[in-house]
Amino acid sequence: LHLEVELRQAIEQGDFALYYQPIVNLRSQSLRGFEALLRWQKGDTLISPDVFIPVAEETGLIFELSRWVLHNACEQLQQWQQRYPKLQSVGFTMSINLSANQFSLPTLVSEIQQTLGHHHLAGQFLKIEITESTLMQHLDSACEILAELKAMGVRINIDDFGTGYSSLSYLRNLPLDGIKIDRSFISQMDRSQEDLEVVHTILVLARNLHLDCIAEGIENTTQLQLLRSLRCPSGQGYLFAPPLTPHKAEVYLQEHI
Ligand code: G
Ligand code: G
Ligand code: MN
Ligand code: NA
Repeated sequence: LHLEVELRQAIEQGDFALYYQPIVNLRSQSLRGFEALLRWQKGDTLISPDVFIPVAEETGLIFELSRWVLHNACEQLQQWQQRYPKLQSVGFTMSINLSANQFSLPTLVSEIQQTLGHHHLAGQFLKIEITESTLMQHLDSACEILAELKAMGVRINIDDFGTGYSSLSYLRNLPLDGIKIDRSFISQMDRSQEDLEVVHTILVLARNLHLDCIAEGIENTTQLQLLRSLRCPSGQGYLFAPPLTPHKAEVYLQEHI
């Protein structure tokens, strides 16, 4: 309850920030986009969404918070597109995370459309990340929502792939753009033959279904070399950069496009 009160206050005071983590083309090492990751700046400490997203979901505060995330990520992308026109020609994207109960919000698609329009952004530059479990929980509405987003050009990625319920039929039935291999598989792939095989299998599956694939949580060059040899198109992780403040993200952007 205490956290709920504090969270409500933080929303009113605007004590939130978006951090940006690079998503890298593993073949060329060029920057493909950023994932926007939410942080609560509580005094001197940064609080992870793992702590407050569940509370925000229980209390319904998630809707306001998510609106803020969408608006800010789009505003930041618009600003960077204006400063660095090359971002549009190389198809640089901004990814945001959607939580499960945003899918039950009837205005989700129109809110995304309005926010894109407000910032003069084409849909193709926005990526939505949803987890497998969100998708399975809301399979009926998800189908329609994803189709509407797809029609706007917005890309859809499955986050934490491999950790949820493994119904593979949705991979070919839903209008998905790509999958993100959960970092629990990447973290051991340089030591565990089983995890290496899982990653290999996911990559073959993605390739055969013409899906993009991003490996999460790459922390060392052994993992990077293994992923490159398996022809994994993209990756993300501390080896490249942690989630960065907007200023540091812009410096990274200048150096990597
Ligand atoms: O770095 P990290 O602590 O940011 O993220 C922890 C978890 O919080 C991840 O599962 C991530 O997907 C989730 N997360 C980060 N930012 C957001 C956000 O803006 N909205 C939602 N719903 N989840 C987020
Ligand atoms: O669940 P999702 O993939 O949206 O959230 C990404 C989470 O992974 C964030 O908490 C982010 O800070 C974290 N993360 C990003 N790169 C790495 C990494 O290389 N190692 C670890 N351990 N965590 C990472
Ligand atoms: Mn994510
Ligand atoms: Na993940």
